[in-house]
Amino acid sequence: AGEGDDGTGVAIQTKTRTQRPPMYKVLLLNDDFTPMEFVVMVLERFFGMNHAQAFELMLTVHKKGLAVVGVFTHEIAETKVTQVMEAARQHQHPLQCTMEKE
Ligand code: TYC
Repeated sequence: AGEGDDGTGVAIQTKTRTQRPPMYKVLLLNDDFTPMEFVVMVLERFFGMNHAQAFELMLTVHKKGLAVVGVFTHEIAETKVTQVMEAARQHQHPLQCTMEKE
């Protein structure tokens, strides 16, 4: 494209949008029985938070009923939910973790 009759031409730039994967929110739900320390431990272990960040987010869930813990691709979000649910099951806590499309 951009060629004249003499074969010379200008380069034409076309814009192609970068593909972005759909993202999923991982939600943590409050309940009356899971110990606060357990929730803090889960947030540190599976979501890479430091103790202060984990404690603050745990308190947000405790007060508001739920909170978004992070936003990930489908596969990563699914892995996080599975890790939290499995840890809760092992310790027999009713902690619930779910994901939803952003
Ligand atoms: N509400 C719980 C308690 O008082 C603590 C808690 C926080 C439980 C966050 C779940 O996702 C949760 N022991």
